[in-house]
Amino acid sequence: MDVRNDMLKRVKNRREGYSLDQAFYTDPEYFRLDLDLIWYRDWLFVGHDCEVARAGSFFTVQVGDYPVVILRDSDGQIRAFHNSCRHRGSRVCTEHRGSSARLVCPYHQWTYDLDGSLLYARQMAEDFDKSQFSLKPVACESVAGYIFICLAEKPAEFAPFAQLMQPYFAPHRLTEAKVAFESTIIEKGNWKLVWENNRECYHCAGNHPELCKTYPEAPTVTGVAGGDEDPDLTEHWTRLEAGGLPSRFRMHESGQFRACRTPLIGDAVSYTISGRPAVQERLSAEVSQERIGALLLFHYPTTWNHVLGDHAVTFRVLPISATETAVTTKWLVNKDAVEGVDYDLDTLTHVWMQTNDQDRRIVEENAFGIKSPAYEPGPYSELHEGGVMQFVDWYCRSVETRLTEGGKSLR
Ligand code: 3BY
Ligand code: FES
Ligand code: FE
Repeated sequence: MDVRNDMLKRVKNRREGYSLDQAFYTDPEYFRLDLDLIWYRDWLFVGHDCEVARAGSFFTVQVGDYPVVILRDSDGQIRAFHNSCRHRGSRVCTEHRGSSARLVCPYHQWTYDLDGSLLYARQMAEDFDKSQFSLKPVACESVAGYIFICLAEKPAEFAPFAQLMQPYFAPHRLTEAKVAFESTIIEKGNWKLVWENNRECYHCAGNHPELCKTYPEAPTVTGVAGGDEDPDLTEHWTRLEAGGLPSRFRMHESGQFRACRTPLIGDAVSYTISGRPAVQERLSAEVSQERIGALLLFHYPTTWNHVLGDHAVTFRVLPISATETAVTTKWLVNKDAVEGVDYDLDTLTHVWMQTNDQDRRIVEENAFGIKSPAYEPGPYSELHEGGVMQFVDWYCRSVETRLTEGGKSLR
């Protein structure tokens, strides 16, 4: 049967509150459809403004079959382009990151300006019209230090996300921060397993001894029920909002993103074993309140985040294949904080390096078991896995809508 119909049938007939059929986690054809229906359609978090601090700074990213370069142009604007030369298609930027006044293709040195226009093409015909061969732009937006791209021809509105997250994040001044450390791990599991694992803390007590010293495992914190019934949360929100920090749980009606502040356990203020700050300098001079806990944000399908008083930890998910996912973690600190003086890198990164490795093993074991012919979808815990159900519902709703809205080529 046609794989689109097959996926549509499975999404329609799925048992709600249960994990998905095996094909969603293992089948390369389903993975192609995930790329077409989700990854080539939705806004994707790629990196931070502070990673392209100066004109000519760039970084590259690979989304499915699309290589993309993100840079800051001479006017200070952040832009994204398809990283495919308009001559014969070579990748123009071959490094993960760098800085360059112009983009020079390594193949025959066609040379592009930072606004994507073709400046030089050696020894082409006299009537060659350079203006027809600019790098192709990719939709690119940034909000409160987060850069997003969208590969769709007609991107969905970015404003609803910017409006929701900006008031929560702007005070933390991530635009002015610096990346103290970055780690990328490849998890041998489908991208949806990475998300399902992230969206619950049912597994935390048994797997994350370091994180559990400071991050509360209460389902009201990681879940999406809103937390209004949890007095720890509501007191935290009331105190912080009285001091001007938006904190209450907010989720967009689409279910694609939510922001919320959570208190940490006891007196903890940071994700360290002791709970004490990992960085002496506050992340933002604008946030002077004590014990702000963690600002949590997710935006499907690429990012979850924790912003603390002394640093931020940001995560980026990118799919590699049906059974491999890249997870990039960045630790952001005040740009004036000095390694070895204001912070010790190992103390800063220890808890999440351990947690990520623990989550990688969890995801890989999950993927292993799902490959068994004996696997069948199993029930989520209503108490602990409401967030997982919400993610799976968002995914199923997205693919069902996009599979049924006509046309063979949906892009
Ligand atoms: O990383 C997260 O956001 C979630 C919550 C804590 C650990 N993990 C379950
Ligand atoms: Fe880029 Fe030839 S492919 S210059
Ligand atoms: Fe985990």
